[in-house]
Amino acid sequence: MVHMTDAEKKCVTSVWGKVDVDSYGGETLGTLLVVYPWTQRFFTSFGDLSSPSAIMGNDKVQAHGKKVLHSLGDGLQHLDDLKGFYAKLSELHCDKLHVDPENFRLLGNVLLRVMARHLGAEFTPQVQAAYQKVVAGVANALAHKYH
Ligand code: HNI
Repeated sequence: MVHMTDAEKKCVTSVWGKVDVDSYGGETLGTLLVVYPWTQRFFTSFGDLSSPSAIMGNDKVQAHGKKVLHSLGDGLQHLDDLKGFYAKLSELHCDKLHVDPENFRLLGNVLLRVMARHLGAEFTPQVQAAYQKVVAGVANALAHKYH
């Protein structure tokens, strides 16, 4: 469980209203695949990942990034029970997909950089601190069912 004050939770919710989930999602997943190329091994069925521009322009990457970021957005409604909320997805990523949980942390940090790039001055250190807790909490929750 993440320990967040009511003020931090409010801050997270209000800033999320400024996030273009569909577009940041693709940008976040695409950036992950470019910056940490070993993460591409999970997405070999997605087609052309042969260059940064191929990755960023890949429709499947965009679509999957959207899906992931919508799921993270849904998690913001469950900050007091992220482990419960992500239990099924944790099992999926562990048992079926075999995604190393370290990658959840990398994705969270890429998301923070994408948010900083778009939100500029609005992404204050205070906002970043609150979101750092969120992405750490989501990564822990997704890693929870690993064995
Ligand atoms: Ni992830 C599928 C959510 C991080 C690799 N992932 C999903 C689905 C959701 C999801 C939702 C769709 C499930 C379904 O179809 O029932 N993934 C999340 C969230 C995070 C995350 C919330 C982190 C915040 N996933 C990652 C990371 C990787 C990853 C970091 C690999 C580097 N995920 C996958 C793969 C699939 C997947 C692979 C299956 C894709 C497909 O459709 O073939």
